[in-house]
Amino acid sequence: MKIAVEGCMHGELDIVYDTLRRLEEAEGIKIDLLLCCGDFQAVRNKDDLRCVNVPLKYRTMNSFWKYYSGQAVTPYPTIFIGGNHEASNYLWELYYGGWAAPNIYFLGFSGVVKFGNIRIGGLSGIHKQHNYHSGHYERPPYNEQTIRSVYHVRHYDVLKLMHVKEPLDIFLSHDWPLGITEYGNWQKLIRAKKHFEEEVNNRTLGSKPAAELLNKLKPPYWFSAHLHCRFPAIIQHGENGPTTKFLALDKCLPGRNFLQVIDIPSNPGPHEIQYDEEWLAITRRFNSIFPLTRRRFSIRDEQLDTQDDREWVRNKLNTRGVKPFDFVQTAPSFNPSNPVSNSSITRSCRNPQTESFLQLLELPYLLDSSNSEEVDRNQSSSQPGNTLDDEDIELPDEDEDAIDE
Ligand SMILES: [Mn+2]
Repeated sequence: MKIAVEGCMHGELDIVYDTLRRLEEAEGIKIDLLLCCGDFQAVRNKDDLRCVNVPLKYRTMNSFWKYYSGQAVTPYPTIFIGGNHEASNYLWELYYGGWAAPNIYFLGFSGVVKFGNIRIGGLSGIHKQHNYHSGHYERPPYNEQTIRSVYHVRHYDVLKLMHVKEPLDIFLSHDWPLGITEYGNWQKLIRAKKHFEEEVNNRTLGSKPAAELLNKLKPPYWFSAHLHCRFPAIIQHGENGPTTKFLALDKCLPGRNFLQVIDIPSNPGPHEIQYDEEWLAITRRFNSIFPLTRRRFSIRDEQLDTQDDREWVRNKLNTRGVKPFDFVQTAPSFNPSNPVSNSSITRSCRNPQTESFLQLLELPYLLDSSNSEEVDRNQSSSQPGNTLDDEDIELPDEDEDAIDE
């Protein structure tokens, strides 16, 4: 199975799919799947664009809406995680994962799916310690603060992934696992990217929860993006333990290292994206403690037993099958002949995919809960660490020289 992996998409689906088509022709290969490591920008219309935290000059529609509306057809099954530039209102509708467009699957705030016999896990967002222990209290429309905090990784979602016991083949995180630079040519990295030097030397570059997950899950492959450069590394887990091949990829620009194709042994195809039994059991077990306010989330015993849920889910899937619920449009798509506006309100919407998924697992719908949340929101504005956060702002392109390779 040939899997193409891409760094930050930034809504440039046309360019990435064209590049892959040309690669297929030039190399005489067939791509089975595309994975994208965040900053996907699944922007359907102008309302979604207002929910993306991005400098004004980058606030453009790009090409996702064409695939959403059906005007363009996705040539490969595509799986993505979220980064720090997303239509967060839309991703929140699909918190548990789902089709963002036909054949384009969002893995969820955290998630695991199967593609053939390949098991793919991922964590959306970027890590900021000051929001790590909060619940998911952000709801659209977002303010200056929540438009940023909405994509900050939460302990709850990491804890779910820490409960995955069966081996994963591939893991995706938007920011790099903390300390990963030690396992690759960091000297070369800081020659090309001088502004990383201090963080590399202080061992502060990257995400601590991603590093914890890397040590726990030990997948053969781990892909990241965010820092807009290519960086390979090999992690040896213990003396005779397994190894992880890590690769960070650049963003999609001409002449940049934004794509990598890997070949993984697999069952003969055709393959399709499927629900993962263990992950659904974890989701079912954890939904009763889903933290939805700004209050600090903690549970007494961090190990939850998912065995009963596992059997319950297995029975369900045996009856229903493992195919995800079908894609449903929930908002009008951008209309280039009337580009000024679509509707005027950006509220969260109950996505039928999410509703069906929760019905399958016999779980309540919680994503529009607003209990006591206003109080929490008001309190939050006076707390430190919630002011504009320069680390969220992308590095200007002129600073970025492609690594010569
Ligand atoms: Mn990013």
